[in-house]
Amino acid sequence: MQALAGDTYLIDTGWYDHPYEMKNYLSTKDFDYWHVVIELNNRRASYAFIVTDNSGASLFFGDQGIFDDSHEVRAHANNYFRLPYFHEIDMVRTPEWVKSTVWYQIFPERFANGDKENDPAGVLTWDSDVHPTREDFYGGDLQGIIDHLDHLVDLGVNGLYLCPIFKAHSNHKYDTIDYLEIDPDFGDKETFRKLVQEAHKRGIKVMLDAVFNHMGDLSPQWQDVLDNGTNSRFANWFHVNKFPATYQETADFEQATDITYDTFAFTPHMPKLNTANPEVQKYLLHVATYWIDQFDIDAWRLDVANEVDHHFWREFAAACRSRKDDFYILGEIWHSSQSWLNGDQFDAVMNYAYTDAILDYFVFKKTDFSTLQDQINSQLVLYREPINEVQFNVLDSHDTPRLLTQANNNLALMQQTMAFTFIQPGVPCIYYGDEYAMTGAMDPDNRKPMVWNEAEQNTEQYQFVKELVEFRKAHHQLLSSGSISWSGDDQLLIFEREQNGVNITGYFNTSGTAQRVPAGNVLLQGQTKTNGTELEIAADGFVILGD
Ligand code: ARE
Ligand code: CA
Repeated sequence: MQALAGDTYLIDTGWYDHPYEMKNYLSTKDFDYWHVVIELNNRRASYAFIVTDNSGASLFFGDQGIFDDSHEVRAHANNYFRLPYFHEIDMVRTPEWVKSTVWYQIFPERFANGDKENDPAGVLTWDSDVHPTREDFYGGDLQGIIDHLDHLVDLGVNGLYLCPIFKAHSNHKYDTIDYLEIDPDFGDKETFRKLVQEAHKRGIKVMLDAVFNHMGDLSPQWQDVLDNGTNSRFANWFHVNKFPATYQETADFEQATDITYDTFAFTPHMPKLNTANPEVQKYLLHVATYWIDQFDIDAWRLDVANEVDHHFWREFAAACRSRKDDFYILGEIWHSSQSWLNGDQFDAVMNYAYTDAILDYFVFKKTDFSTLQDQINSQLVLYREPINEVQFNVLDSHDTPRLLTQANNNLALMQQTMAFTFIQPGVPCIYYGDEYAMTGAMDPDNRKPMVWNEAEQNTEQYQFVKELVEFRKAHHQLLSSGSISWSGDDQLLIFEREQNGVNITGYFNTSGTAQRVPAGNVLLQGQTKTNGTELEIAADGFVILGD
């Protein structure tokens, strides 16, 4: 609602006619956003807005436009916005358990090698100081994850997001050969069953990566298309624009030209699936429900989610939620995602559009305080509160340089940026190894083997991340869904959360020199010292105070 200046009232013209006072709750550079909660004593409502400016003149804003306010205008039922009948089933609900989750993302090939028997040919020595190439294998597997679940427990994380684990050719497994088999480099179904059971025993939910936008070109379905062309029973499983399906190689394995079929990006090795084909829908919906029914997974992360049709995603969401009504569906979308987040498709997206604003301000120093506030608030007003409460806040991943590398190896700045992210609405995700301050440039350098050699582990960062996770979980209700208020400036940014009279206030020093704030109940801090009455925050430091 683009309110004008002055107070704004919502009039309920149902069975009684009394105004509700609306409150300004978020502002962007161009608009103030107003908010009111109303109790309905039936399932219908018609409403309009009376906007009164500072001179006392009032305007009526309703379904037919903006008019000078008058009894005649108010008396005309067609002038009102309608909620004709409110159906529970239309209500946007998101899984409650996600709000108390701190996620941990694992790239399975590089987390831990728990079983040398399944190591692929040519596996390299496990070394976290290397710069892996796109083709390298280090032998990471599911047993290695099972062996280190207690590391996740110690860190405090309670949601595990695994990059793809199904049979595929590459080390990243986004080029699926068989969605119904565990990749032999990673283990087998019994090992995966044990992983989920052991994770659940430890209160850790499990999210897998569904790569439904495309298959790998070594899949039997695509191979059949290459062998039989238009006679293949899978000819219509893909988007082949001209048979035969061919391409021109370039020096780069991932980049081809003159590809006669649609693919992910420009790689000929990932032919795009035709998800409008009922056979493909049936096949993928079986995959989606198989891993829920047989292995009890709790969530799917959807790869290249914005390039798959909405019709399929509605079918997919209904199928998953028919198995578990609190199943979490997370789309990988790097931009604003309104048309996927109306409750009938995804619960959330990987919130790069939100966290890019955080990185631009804190890490890259590209924006100022008012721009950060504008960008964050602009994202928040796009979605209903239940969506904002479970958005997936990633500062880095297997698709971006690592956070410490983006912060130019400034650990204090990494911690300040993580702390700011952890007091946002939505739930945070830690990319494996960030708890030990691992570095890594853009893919594939951001996928180094996990640092298990204690001599190389940054234990100060580990202790910080452990406290950060504990803090987030202790206050997850307020931090996931409490109100927001901004104050301060480019020197000292103040970000406040409030719910039911409880306040959490973060002070973030982005001035480059020490800043002082009144001492208080310190919940979490980075680079501060106190003299009893004041807290001194060093450059790139922060402090989060509770009531
Ligand atoms: C390979 C090379 C890369 C090269 C890429 C594209 O390693 O250097 O850039 O090819 O030609 C998987 C592997 C990648 C591999 C890729 C292709 O993990 O290592 O990359 O397959 O073989 C966009 C998409 C987003 C996608 C990213 C990578 O929107 O969906 O690009 N992310 C998913 C997965 C990836 C996975 C795939 C898709 C393919 O998370 O890991 O890659 O299944 C901007 C844009 C985004 C863009 C983003 C990153 O923000 O707005 O749209 O994401 O940059 O490039
Ligand atoms: Ca192995």
